[in-house]
Amino acid sequence: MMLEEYIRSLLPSDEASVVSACAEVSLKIWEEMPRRKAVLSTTNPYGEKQAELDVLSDNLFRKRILETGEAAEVVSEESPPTHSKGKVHVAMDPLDGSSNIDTNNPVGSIFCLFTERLPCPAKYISSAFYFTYGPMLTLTLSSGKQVCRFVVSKREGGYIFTLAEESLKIKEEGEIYSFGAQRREWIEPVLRYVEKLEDRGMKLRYCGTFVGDFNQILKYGGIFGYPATKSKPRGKLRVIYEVLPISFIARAASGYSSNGKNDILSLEPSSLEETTPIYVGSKALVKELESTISREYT
Ligand code: AFP
Repeated sequence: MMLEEYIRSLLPSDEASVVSACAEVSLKIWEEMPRRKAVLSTTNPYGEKQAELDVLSDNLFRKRILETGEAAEVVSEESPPTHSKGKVHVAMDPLDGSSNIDTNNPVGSIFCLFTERLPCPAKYISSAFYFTYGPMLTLTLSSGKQVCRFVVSKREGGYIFTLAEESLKIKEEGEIYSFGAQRREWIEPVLRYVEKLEDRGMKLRYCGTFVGDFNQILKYGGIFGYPATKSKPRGKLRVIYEVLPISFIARAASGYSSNGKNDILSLEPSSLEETTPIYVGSKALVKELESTISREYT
């Protein structure tokens, strides 16, 4: 089934228009990737250097989302918020994993649609989706009940998104672990837990783009973590732009996501910039780590 037909049956029409607009832009970004590899002298609101593709993606997604007339606001990891007259509150990381562009490893674009002004609690998420620009361009989407995936292919007349999987599930146990930051920086319970996973024969796979790493957990089961570290006890990943959308999708795929103590989806972020440790994936594994951290780390 084609994207347009599927999302119109799944989502309210204003949200479907936003998804459809973003899908259109993702094709453009994919096309531009080979020739947009420069690193700029500008910085984002976090003070991080921007890649040319960060800025291009931010501009193209924002412009097209606003053109739908359905957005109340667009908040982005790369630039200050824009407000408008629609009803859909859009949070986006327009280019996740920009340091992977030049090495041709996966990068992504992440979106979360809310019904309330941001920042707001996760209970106001209505849907979430992400694009992965890897060997394939895919769109993974959830309205909270199940998770579906579309794949782009070329047909006469151009590129189209077609439904590839309708109900992705994260296995209860899994084969992969994928943890960011340096081992010597990890808090003790995380270090010991990962050693336990290695003793069980689980394999390390880490690509450095959240959506790329999450994709393999979605496929093979396991656990992704960007932990609390000694120097960054609040982790690295951004709550609104990265952590909430992926946690929302993980829950709809029967997985679980924790900050080490609580369900991520119970968080009530008070700023757009907030970061958090995150552990997401197979429910049993994340719960096991959560109880280890709760027991041993205050
Ligand atoms: P960039 O977009 O700045 O490359 O950051 C990507 C990211 O936010 C997330 O996608 C990764 O999981 C994480 O950072 C990777 O961080 P490390 O480079 O510390 O592994």
